[in-house]
Amino acid sequence: MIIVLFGAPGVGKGTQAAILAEKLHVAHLSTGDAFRAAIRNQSEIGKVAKTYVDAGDLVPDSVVASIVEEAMQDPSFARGAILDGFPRTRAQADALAEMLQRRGLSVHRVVNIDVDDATITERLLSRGRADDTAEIIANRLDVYRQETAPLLEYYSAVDSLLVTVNGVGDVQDVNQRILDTI
Ligand code: B4P
Repeated sequence: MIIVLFGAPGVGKGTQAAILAEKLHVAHLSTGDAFRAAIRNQSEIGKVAKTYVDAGDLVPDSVVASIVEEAMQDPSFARGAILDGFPRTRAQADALAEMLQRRGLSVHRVVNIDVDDATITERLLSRGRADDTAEIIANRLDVYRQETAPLLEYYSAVDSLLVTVNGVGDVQDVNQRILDTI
């Protein structure tokens, strides 16, 4: 089962992916977490990713595809994956489709978590990660609108693939709304 958690920065993709992974016994892959780990380890990928992550820009598609391809080799992904923060561009969506096709798999559901910008900004400012300053959050929201949101149209072209869930409210309530769509 391949589930894509989709949405603007701070809508709760990471929060919900962790809960879903546990409940559905499917591994969780967060490209954001993968880049933060690579940056901590000062790997080659980490060195490339750092400038983009620090600025709230998207890491180049080829780098993203290689980190996902490598991660998905892990046997823990044999049952599928909860993809959190990937794909974020049309090129990444194409890379994912190609990667899954090679394994005889396809995306089961794309769950678009919907939260208004004011709530997102409030959540991220109170989390306070290095890329959670007002200026970088504003850039991440712009990047989302320009580069990632157009994927909603791409996924809505496939019957019953894309669902939108209200991401405002108690974390467990949001999780139940997501489970109801899967
Ligand atoms: P990510 O790590 O994906 O971060 P995110 O979009 O900010 O967070 P998410 O939506 O997962 O929110 P979370 O659950 O943490 O990306 C960081 C950077 O990595 C990007 O800017 C980019 O540079 C790079 N990157 C990652 N993937 C990439 C890709 N595919 N291509 C290119 N670049 C990529 O929740 C946020 C906060 O809200 C938390 O504090 C949480 O506790 C709180 N929260 C969650 N749900 C809540 C609720 N219901 N109520 C109240 N608070 C809630």
